[in-house]
Amino acid sequence: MTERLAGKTALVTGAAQGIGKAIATRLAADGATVIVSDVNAEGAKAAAAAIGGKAKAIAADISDPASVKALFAEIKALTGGVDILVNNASIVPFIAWDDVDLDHWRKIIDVNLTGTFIVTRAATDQMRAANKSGRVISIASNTFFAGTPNMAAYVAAKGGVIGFTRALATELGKYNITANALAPGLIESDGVKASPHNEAFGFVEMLQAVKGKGQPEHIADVVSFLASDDARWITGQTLNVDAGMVRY
Ligand code: NAD
Ligand code: 4PL
Repeated sequence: MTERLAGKTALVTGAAQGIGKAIATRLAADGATVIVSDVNAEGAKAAAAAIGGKAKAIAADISDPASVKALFAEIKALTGGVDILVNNASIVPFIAWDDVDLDHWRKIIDVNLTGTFIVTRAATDQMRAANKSGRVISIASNTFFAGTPNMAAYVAAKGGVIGFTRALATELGKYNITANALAPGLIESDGVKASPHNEAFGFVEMLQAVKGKGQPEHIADVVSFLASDDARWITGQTLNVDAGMVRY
């Protein structure tokens, strides 16, 4: 679509399907060399093949430090290092409050929040070692602002991602690395289509200022902007991308 990311290496986690796949597709169309990563190795391969060009699949579990270490070693060997990190991988549960036990809580915090830290730590260390002016873009959720039902641990983890983004901007600004988050509303991703969240579109649309069903491309287009040089003066921010469902 543009060439504004030519020469950049972008890592998108959770890119086998849904919003992550749309982001990987858009960043590749902007000229980036895209690393399509997912715990689902076959899905990552298929997504990279569908994108074509320089896109490359590398399987990794964001919650496993050894797996993430191997991911960044491979990226370094392949491209010289990451310029743009998109923290997209997460588990999107639908779970009644009465079923939220400690095992569920730990699993969601471990993947959605601690996994985001593990990948961000490795990515930003790699950016600094190569003296790159980097970008960290994390996919949070407007559920943090809305307190959406049936996903209490998820809402808490996304609040953690937003807090982490603010702190990271402070820590890394001196290296010309920016950190921002997006807070999407309900999006018709592969995961949502296959879950009870798919029943919520009518209610969510009623709350939106602009009507319609949220699509992965609505998010990917904003990630493209935040990854570009046009967004160089934005850091520590969380941008709601939800057709005006939540206003704060
Ligand atoms: P999805 O379930 O369709 O896709 C998520 C991908 O992440 C899957 O391919 C899955 O294999 C991968 N993944 C899960 N755990 C992983 C791990 N440990 N390591 C690596 N990969 C892992 O989800 P989606 O709806 O496309 O959501 C993408 C992002 O957008 C998530 O961060 C989600 O929280 C966020 N989000 C989604 C919505 C929505 O309504 N769909 C709204 C707001 C925010
Ligand atoms: C408004 O992030 O933002 C359902 C499921 N509804 O995962 C989300 C809304 C879901 C959301 C989300």
